[in-house]
Amino acid sequence: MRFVDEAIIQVDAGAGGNGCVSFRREKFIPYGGPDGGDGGKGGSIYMVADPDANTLVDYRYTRKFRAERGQGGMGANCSGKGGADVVLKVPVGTTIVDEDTGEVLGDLVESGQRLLVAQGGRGGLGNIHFKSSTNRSPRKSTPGHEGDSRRLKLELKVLADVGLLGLPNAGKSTFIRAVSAAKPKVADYPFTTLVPNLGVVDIERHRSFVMADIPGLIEGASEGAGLGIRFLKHLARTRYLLHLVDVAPIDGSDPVENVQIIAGELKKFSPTLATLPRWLVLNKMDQVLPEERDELAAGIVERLGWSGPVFQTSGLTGEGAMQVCYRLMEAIEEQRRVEQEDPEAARLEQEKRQQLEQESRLRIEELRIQQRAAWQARKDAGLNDEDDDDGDWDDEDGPEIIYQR
Ligand SMILES: Nc1nc2c(ncn2[C@@H]2O[C@H](COP(=O)(O)OP(=O)(O)OP(=O)(O)O)[C@@H](O)[C@H]2O)c(=O)[nH]1
Ligand SMILES: [Mg+2]
Repeated sequence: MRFVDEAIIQVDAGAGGNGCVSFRREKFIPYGGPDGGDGGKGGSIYMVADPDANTLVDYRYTRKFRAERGQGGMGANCSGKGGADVVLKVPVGTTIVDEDTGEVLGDLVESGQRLLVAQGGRGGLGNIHFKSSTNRSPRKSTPGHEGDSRRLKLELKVLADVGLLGLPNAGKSTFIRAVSAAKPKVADYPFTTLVPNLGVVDIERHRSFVMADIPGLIEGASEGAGLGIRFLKHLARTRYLLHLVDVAPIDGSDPVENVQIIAGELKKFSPTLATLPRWLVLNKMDQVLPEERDELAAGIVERLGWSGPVFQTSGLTGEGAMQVCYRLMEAIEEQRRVEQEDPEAARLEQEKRQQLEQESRLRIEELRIQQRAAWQARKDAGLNDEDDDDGDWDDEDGPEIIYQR
């Protein structure tokens, strides 16, 4: 299945039904008064977080949603029936933004959470409401009100406590396989992982956290190289970043430089994301002789001027991997505790997340505009391949951001 984490949809709530003009007509009652009922209310549109949904792919196919209008009022003072509501299911972790104003309407982060995104119109009034001492046979009624119409942007971000970060082939997927039941594909070529994978790391009963394996980053990713940086937004909700680096890369590159490349890309994507606690994981240590490991690690740490936590691991043999997770669990629990006890800390954390989401949204939008311009330029020069028109590219809107090559 395609993993889609963005979609733009149109929602139109139903209009209210019109009020009715009608008069009582009964045998032996020649001038029956007004009895036109009110129109029913229009159907509203809601979004609800569904734990069984994993992607927004359905919203790539169907993009317009309309709720029923209310029925018109009827004689004998009967109100029209209300239009049925529409409930759209989205994955847990979906943010709903008004595409035209940029306003965040809501964040559906809990299973079952519901958000009204388009209110149905009120029904019009029947002529029964317009009766007065001076006008006993009003011919007036009001039409139903329009329902809300909106363009919505749906953004899915995975909910994870810890995000794995690193160059392609650093061993991220192997690592998550070692510590959780997640089984993303592992291979010795870059960009094996194309979509985020989540794994639950169980420390013991009732103590666990969620880890996200995201596609590898390369130099220039913030300008769109490789798979770009768009999936970095999935790190926006994580609390810790594990920065994996291959200590003995077969291409002979320098692990220190490799760490710096990622740090640079992270910063270009979002300065706030770059301030999240990032732990250095010197991975593939099985490639280094045991007696040489500490020295190698110390050298890397020194050259980087690294002052945060550092670990030596091998995702392949599993060595050291769970130790990282125990420390992560403690740190996450400590952070949760602080936020529970100190409202000010919780507020600051919340603010930081909002800032982060804002930065990532702007950055992705910027990149999208650049890509669209580049695509247009290629098109004008007649350089686009036939296939450029589908898949990654949207007919009307230029390129879409999706996880597929
Ligand atoms: N020796 C050794 N090889 C490893 C280790 N971890 C991963 N590898 C190998 O390195 C290659 C890449 O591993 P992946 O886990 O797919 O790397 P990745 O970071 O997920 O790569 P992308 O998904 O492409 O970004 C595979 O051939 C793995 O078998 C390790 O700890 N030691
Ligand atoms: Mg991978």
